[in-house]
Amino acid sequence: MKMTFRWYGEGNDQIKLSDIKQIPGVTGIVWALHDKMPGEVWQRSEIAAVKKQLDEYGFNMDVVESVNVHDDIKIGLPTRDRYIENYKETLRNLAQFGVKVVTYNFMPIFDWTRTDLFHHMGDGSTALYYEPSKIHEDPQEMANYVMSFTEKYHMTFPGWEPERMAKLNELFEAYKPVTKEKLWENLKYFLEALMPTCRECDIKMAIHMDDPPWDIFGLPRLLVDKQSILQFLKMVDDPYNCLCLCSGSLGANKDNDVPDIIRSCCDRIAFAHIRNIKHFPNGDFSEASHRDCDGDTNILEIMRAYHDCGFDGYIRPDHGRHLWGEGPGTVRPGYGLYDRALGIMYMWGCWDMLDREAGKI
Ligand code: CS2
Ligand code: MN
Repeated sequence: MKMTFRWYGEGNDQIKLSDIKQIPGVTGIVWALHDKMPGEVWQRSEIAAVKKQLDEYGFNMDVVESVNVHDDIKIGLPTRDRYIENYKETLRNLAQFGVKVVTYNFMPIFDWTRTDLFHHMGDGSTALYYEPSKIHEDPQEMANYVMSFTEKYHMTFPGWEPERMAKLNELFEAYKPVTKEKLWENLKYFLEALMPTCRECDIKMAIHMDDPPWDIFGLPRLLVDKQSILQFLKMVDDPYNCLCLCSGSLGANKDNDVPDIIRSCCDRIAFAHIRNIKHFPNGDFSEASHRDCDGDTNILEIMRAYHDCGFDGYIRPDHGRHLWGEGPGTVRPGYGLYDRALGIMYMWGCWDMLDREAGKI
C-alpha cells in the first residue's frame, strides 16, 4: 500500500508539509485546488504551483481529492455536456503532472454531513458526531450550522461551498425530479463519457462512498452497501472506473461488513480511506481513533482484507479526532495532524505484522 495524507493547501490548512514529512512512510499528498468551483477547469499553471510545493518535500501528487462534479451533471441537465468537457480537460491537465487517481463523489447537494463537528469525547479530545434526531426536514438548519464555521473561522468545506449554500432552495428544487434511478443513469452517463479520456490519461476515477450511507433530506444516495457497490462496478465495467473505499462512510451503517466488501471488489479499489466509527444504542455515532477496539468498523480485519488481496493502491487515514489543543479555528474538522498521524502508525503496525507473518519482511 502507498501511504498518503490529505492536505488542503498552502494558506488553507494549518498543517505544514514539513510536519507531514515527519510522519513515517508518507510518500504522497492527497491534494486539490480547493478554491475551484465544481465545473471549472483546473489550469496547468495552478497545478504546477502545487507540484512545486510538494516537490520541495519529495511528496508525489498522484491522488487528487476531489475534483467536484457540477450539479448539472448530477441532475442530468442539457448543460452537463459542457461541464463534462471541462472535467476531461482537467483530467488531461492533471495527467501532465503524473496524477494517477481522481476521487470524487456523486452525492446530491451536500458532501458528508455531521450534526456536531467538535463533540467532546470525555478525555479532552473532540470528534465528528452524528445524531439522527438532529436531522430534521429542513436542510437549511444544517447548512446554517456548517456555514457558521465558515463565517467564524474563514474555512470552507468541500461540498459546502457558501456560493452553493446561498441558493439551497433553488438546488433542492432542481433536484426534485432526480429519483434514485435517474441519479444512477446520470452517473453512468458521466462515467461513460469520461472513460476514454481516463484510458488515454491513465487516470483512475475513484468514487467516494456516500456519507452517511442512506438518503438524507429526501435526497437519494447511491453508494451505500455491498450490493450498490457491485452494481456500480458492473454498470461501467472498466478498469478505470474504480472506488475510493471509505471504511467510515460504509461503517456508519452497522449492517455493512466492510472487510467482506473489500474482499469482493479489491481489484477495483484505487484508494482506501481508513476511519473508525463507534455506534451508540440510541442510533448516534461518533468517529473514533483508528484503533480497532475504539470503534465498531473492524479495522484489524479491514487491514487483513487489504493485505490478503495484495492491495498496492493508495491509502490514507480519514477523519481523526482533534487532540492536544486542536479545536475550532486551529484545525479543519476531522483533519487534524495528530490523530491522523497516530492512525498511520496503527495502520503500519498492522501492515508490518502481516508482512512479517507472510515472510515478506
Ligand atoms: C472525505 C470526503 O472527509 C471525508 O470524508 O473522505 O469528503 C471526500 O473527500 C469526498 O466525498 C470525495 O469527493
Ligand atoms: Mn472518506
